[in-house]
Amino acid sequence: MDRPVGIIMGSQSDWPTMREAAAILDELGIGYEARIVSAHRTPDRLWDYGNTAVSRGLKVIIAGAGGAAHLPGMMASKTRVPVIGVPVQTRALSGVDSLYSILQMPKGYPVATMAIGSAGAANAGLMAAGILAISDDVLAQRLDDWRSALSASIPEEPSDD
Ligand code: RP5
Repeated sequence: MDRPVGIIMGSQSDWPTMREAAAILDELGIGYEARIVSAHRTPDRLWDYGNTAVSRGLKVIIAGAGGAAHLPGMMASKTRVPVIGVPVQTRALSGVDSLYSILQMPKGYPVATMAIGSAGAANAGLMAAGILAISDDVLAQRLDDWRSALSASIPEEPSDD
């Protein structure tokens, strides 16, 4: 299977959050790779990943990190492949630190920043799917069906159960 999406994260401890993005890609039949690439602990790995992203055929990168979350922004500065940032929730500051670290990029190197935590990771998967669906009609239909199914699953009235 083709792997157009790269899911990268700063630490193994980010995987419980980032696998929500992977789960969406699995549901939609989109190929991906998942790698630990830390801006601080493995900067050479970050450099290599960014330098080779285009030539390896990556179309979207989903990058999650927590705390001093420099990975998404640094990756955006190394490659023109669109980067979707996921602020991982932290214990000390609840992920607001991660959010601000990812969101406030200087002009020229954008990161499409999602919500904090697992909802943000799932939405990153859906955002990647939407980008890929621009040039893939089969995926576009699958994404439309996924969205319709979610809408249909929402009851009109609340229940006590
Ligand atoms: C960041 O530091 C990672 O993205 C992670 O969210 C956070 C904590 O990492 P660990 O100390 O759990 O490895 O670089």
